[in-house]
Amino acid sequence: MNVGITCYPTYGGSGIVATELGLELATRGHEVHFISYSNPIRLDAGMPRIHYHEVEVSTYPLFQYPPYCLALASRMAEVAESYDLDVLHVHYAVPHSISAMLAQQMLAPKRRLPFITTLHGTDITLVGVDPSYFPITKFSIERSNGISAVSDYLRERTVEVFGVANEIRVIKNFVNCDRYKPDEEKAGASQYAPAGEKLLLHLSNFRPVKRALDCVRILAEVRKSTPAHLLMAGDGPDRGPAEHLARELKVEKHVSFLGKQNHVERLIPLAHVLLMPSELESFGLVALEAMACGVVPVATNVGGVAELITDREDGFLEAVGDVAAQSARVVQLLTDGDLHYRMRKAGRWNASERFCAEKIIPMYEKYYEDVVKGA
Ligand code: GMT
Repeated sequence: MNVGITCYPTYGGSGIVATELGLELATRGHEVHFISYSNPIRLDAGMPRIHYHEVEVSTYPLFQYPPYCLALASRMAEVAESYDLDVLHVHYAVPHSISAMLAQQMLAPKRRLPFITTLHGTDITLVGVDPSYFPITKFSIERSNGISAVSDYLRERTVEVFGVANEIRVIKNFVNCDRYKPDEEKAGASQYAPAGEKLLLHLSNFRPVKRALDCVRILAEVRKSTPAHLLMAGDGPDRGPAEHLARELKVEKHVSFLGKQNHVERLIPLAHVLLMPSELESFGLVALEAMACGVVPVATNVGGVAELITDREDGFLEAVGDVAAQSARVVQLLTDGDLHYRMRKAGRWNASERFCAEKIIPMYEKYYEDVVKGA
């Protein structure tokens, strides 16, 4: 099939899922056309069957806000015609599905261009519920030829908040278990912790919803009894405050702020524990990537996280903001080798049995076939 994919190309779960999906589809023989304002992260140009079409947004003194949504719609229509696209798959409802709808209307009746919108989380739980975006988000869901959500939680939330009647298929996040795999030696860990302390890892876009500051608090608490070093990977609004807090709690020597990382599959396996203290996660992709790498997640019991992590079996789920409980779980994992071994094996098994790319990608392929047939 010829598939067009649009996503936010920056750091964030929706862009990562879209990019990894495109790469998997190309490996399976599909022609994949990314349409976005810059090359998505994790997308290595030059791969067979992967194409990238940049959306240029011209500015004009009259435009205080350049109309990206319109430039994107024009580019989508152009690419669909030139490359004979069968389907458009947009990730994150706002504004991508509105652009897709416009592109569809521009091409009709000469060409049929069905589109699927994948809901990832904040497009519904934060942006979509904002009064200025609510009506357009609802409209875009109703007008999509197919809608998917990354967890049962997100599907239920979407129905509850927007009262939409269309089918929403749940297609959960996936991981490539050949690239994301354990590193038993963890030899690279010594560059961060030369004294041999075990590594805790937090990886996010440092938006307030991720509660990155809790990670610093957890590290400070853990270090009262157990040596540990914290890696903070990624960047965003809460990075500065987290650095400040590390100095305030006098643990700055034990925290490394790494900034944005392009090859997280090399970084994640170095850690023992992943910290995901989020306020909300519709799924929690980073926890899945960690589990595939044999890294045990200590996370919060929010949104769709329990659809991935089984508390006390392959990770721990605690209440949002309960730094004491999360710290105690980390100490348990760092000091009880048998427990850590059992949980990391269970996590890897869960990732590869339920969420590996080979199991999930066919669900997207089937959805493409269904919307192309008009089912
Ligand atoms: O939270 C992020 O990293 C960004 C956000 C997005 O939409 O770009 O991620 C969401 O999508 C991920 C991939 O489907 C999910 O695994 C995350 O749980 C979800 N984030 C939230 O719901 C806060």
